Amino acid sequence: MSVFQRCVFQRLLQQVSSGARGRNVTSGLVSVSTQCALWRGRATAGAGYRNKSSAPCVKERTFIAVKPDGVQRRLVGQIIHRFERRGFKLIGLKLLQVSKDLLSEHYCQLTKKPFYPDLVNYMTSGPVVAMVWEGPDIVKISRMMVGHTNPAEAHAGTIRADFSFHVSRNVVHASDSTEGAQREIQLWFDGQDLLNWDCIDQSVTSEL
Ligand code: DAT
Ligand code: MG
Repeated sequence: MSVFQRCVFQRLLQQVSSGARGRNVTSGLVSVSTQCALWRGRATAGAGYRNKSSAPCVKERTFIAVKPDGVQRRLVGQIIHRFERRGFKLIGLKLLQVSKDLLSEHYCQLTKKPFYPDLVNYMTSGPVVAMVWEGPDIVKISRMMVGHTNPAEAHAGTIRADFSFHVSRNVVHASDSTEGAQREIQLWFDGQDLLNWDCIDQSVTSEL
């Protein structure tokens, strides 16, 4: 029996043993059977995100990091909350002091830019929270959630617009392509540190 099924049956047992017979048990049974139906739908849909009205959604992962200014300003919780409330799934998370070597690989396309030395100083000035998140179209959606590189150009409601005003302190990183995400995830995480797990609300957040 899966964890989800155990939860459903435990809830049902609690309702019966608390004397909630009659109307409460009936409503409990309705909600349990609805949850079971959702669960069955999810199980038959397989591991991916299946959308009946269009092609199956591609299960994507991306790399998100709260930069040192975000950690220092205690914004980690608020940034994680944005990805959680959007419905994305957290797959990996760690707090680390970034080395210059890791950073030069991460920003390999920027090493010749005039701002690169300042970028290295900033990114190594304190801890970074590195994360991997999963969900349909997450690379594109997370870039929209994060906003323009320069917070002065970012739309209100994006993380960078809401929490910063200068390009050199823009709080958060998000991979800019699926290829970039794959490269960055491999660079920052060992495969064994990423957890595959079933989100019980998957059938609610993506159409099966
Ligand atoms: P993004 O982080 O939006 O993917 P990017 O990859 O072009 O943007 O640049 C990486 C980081 O480098 C960016 O988040 C902040 C810094 N940066 C970019 N352009 C800059 C500039 N003109 N001056 C100072 N820092 C800059
Ligand atoms: Mg970039």
